[in-house]
Formats: sequence, C-alpha cells, structure tokens
Amino acid sequence: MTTDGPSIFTRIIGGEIPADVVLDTERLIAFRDIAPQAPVHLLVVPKTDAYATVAELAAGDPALLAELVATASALAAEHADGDYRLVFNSGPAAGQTVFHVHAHVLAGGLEEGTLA
Ligand code: IU
Repeated sequence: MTTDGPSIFTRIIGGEIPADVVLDTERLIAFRDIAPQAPVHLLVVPKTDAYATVAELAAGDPALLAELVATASALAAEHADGDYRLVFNSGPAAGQTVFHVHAHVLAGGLEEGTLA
C-alpha cells in the first residue's frame, strides 16, 4: 500500500484503466503486459493492494501466493506449451516499477540458457 493513491493495477482491477484481461477470479486478475518481453507475457496480480512485493505476500498470505503460482502455470498451459518463466521484480534496483505485487509469466519461444 502506498500513500499516493491506488496503484495502476488497482485501477485496472477497478475497470478504470483498460487492459487485455485473460483471467478474472475472486482474488486474482491476469492480463497481457502492455510492453511484452516474450511471445506470451502475462501479469498475474492479486486484487488486494495490501502487498507490494512477493516476500510481503509470502509472509502475509501464503495461500494467495500458492494460488497465484498455480494460476500462472495454468495460464502458461493455456497460452503456450506449458513451459514458462515466473518473474517477480522486487525493489526499484531490480526493475520493479509497480509496487503492487505481480508475477510476470513469460512463455512461448524463450531462448535456452538466458535469464531475460
Ligand atoms: P515491474 O515488475 O513493476 O517492472 O512490472 C510492471 C509491468 O507492468 C511492466 O512490464 C509494464 O509493461 C506493465 N504495465 C502494464 O502492463 N500496463 C500498464 O498500464 C502499466 C504497466 I503503467
């Protein structure tokens, strides 16, 4: 949670900002990243804005983190061949720009032996 208003993802969840939503459940939303870094690049986002990072989510609601991981895996099977990278940027120096926890699901034709 920040003090400068709802996160961009909270505004997407609220329907205020458009997104290409691929899954919408009680506790999670998934949509296509607007700047894709792989043939399939989805973001899986808890609807709650209580957690900024994956470590906070793991500590505060491990069941929700498990649900997020299972959802990412199911989406990779639905949108690609089932193989995927799951990336959580944590902190500005790691490239996190939205401080509302989210997983990047990268799939479809990834190169071998690379991290990005
Ligand atoms: P990061 O891990 O915090 O850097 O990821 C934020 C992502 O959100 C980044 O890949 C953006 O391209 C993406 N994104 C989006 O999909 N839709 C938006 O309206 C905005 C950012 I702002």
